[in-house]
Amino acid sequence: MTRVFIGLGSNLADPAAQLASAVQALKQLPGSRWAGLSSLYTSDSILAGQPRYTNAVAALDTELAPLALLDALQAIENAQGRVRTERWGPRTLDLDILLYGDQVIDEPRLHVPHREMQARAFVLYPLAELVPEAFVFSDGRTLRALLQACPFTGLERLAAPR
Ligand code: ROI
Repeated sequence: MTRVFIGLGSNLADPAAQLASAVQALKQLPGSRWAGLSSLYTSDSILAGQPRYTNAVAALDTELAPLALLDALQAIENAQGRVRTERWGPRTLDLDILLYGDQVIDEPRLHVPHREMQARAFVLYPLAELVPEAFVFSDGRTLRALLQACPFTGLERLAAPR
């Protein structure tokens, strides 16, 4: 089993409900054991002119290989009505593999650790609820250092984990 962290995001069609149903789907992934969910956070989109996002981070232990996990996550996104039009467009559900154990993965379909996560408050603060601040990323930086470089400003914490 490998501990993985998955970023959840939605800015369409009742985002909190989208995240809740994604959590139900993640709990049923084959070869995997649910390991917990952060609080939910809302924030303005990094891109102007989009609805606000709701984000969270989930932890799973899984036997699925990275690309098999990616396929399973994309199936959940599609089942929840994700339509891929423009890159970075608004979406009913986005599921990103943030970390897959301590592996560094560089494939056309999958980059782990997730490329943008290290500068995104809406990923780092929920992740910090699930791993200690002493956590070291594959490039040697600690979660604590990334949090210090990435202010909480603009994030609103919604709900404690259930
Ligand atoms: N902005 C926020 N706040 N949360 C997201 O999940 C998110 N996802 C995106 C872009 C459009 C970059 N902005 C976001 O893909």
